[in-house]
Amino acid sequence: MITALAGGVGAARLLRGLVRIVPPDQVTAVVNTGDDIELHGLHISPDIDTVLYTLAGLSDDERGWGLSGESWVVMDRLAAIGGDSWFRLGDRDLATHLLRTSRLAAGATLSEATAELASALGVVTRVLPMADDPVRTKLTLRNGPEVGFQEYFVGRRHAVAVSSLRFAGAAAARPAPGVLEAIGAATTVVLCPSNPLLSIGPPLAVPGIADALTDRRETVVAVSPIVAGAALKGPADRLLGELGHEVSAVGVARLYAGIAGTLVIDEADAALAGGVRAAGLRCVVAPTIMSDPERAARLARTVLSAAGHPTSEGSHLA
Ligand code: FO1
Repeated sequence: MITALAGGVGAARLLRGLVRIVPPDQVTAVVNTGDDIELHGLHISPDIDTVLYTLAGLSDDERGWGLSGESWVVMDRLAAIGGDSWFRLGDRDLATHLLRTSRLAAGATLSEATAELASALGVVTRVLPMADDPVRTKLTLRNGPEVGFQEYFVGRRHAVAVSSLRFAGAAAARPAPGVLEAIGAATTVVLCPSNPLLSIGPPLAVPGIADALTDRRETVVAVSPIVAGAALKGPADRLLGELGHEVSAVGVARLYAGIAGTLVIDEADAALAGGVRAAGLRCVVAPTIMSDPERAARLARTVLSAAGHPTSEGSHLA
């Protein structure tokens, strides 16, 4: 069994690689919900949906979020009548939010609603929200107000400097059912190449999750999302710098030193291997850019062999 802590697109790509080399039903993804937002009375869970859509083969890989073959009739009409359309919900994507919201309104937990969506999409990989209780990432802008994650990420295109970060609700949240068990029972735990502060930070702030990783640190393998001093996508590089961390794979190693035994870094950063080891982690240097599913599967194989996990060749598509 493999358990992966996951954020958005980088995580989804690694998961897509993992389920090509191990049976998909032996993989559990514990997904960040700090990016969740309530809009138009709908509960939207972007990272859960990115993972589900990618594993179902339905994602728009070019855009990096949402469904392929999307149309925007509802959003365009909403804009035309003066509605709030800064956060674009595609027509097909809206069905997901309608179903999730109605299930939550009927008393289902987010875990239950997620399992039902996974089943409807034919995803056999277990996709768990990090918590059923609401946790919301909040960023204080330099010389500005505190804003929610999506207002920072989409509303302001993450082009504003941040002075601090918090995860509202995390202290009182409990890990969703199955999360601690999945971390404890896995042969290998993977920290996906997601933003260490914005995507992996929220699950680590939910009491019990970081401790469960520390307890088995030696078989936790992380993949650096920082390659050659830059994030492949999103604001991870700027945010690390703004919040006082080194913007490199070594900075990532220092953040993960207490919870991961190994860090996989990109070939472009081979010269940083010594710095990663000095931070107390084993270091594996490998190609980490997942430009297609084959490269993602190769990275997944590297990650599992870094932890000594046996892999079988073959195509186990979710
Ligand atoms: N990202 C954007 O840049 N603009 C959007 O309008 C937008 C809408 C959106 C709707 C549903 C969804 O699941 C994701 C959406 N995203 C959008 C992406 C989202 O901000 C990211 O997936 C993250 O939360 C970061 O991983």
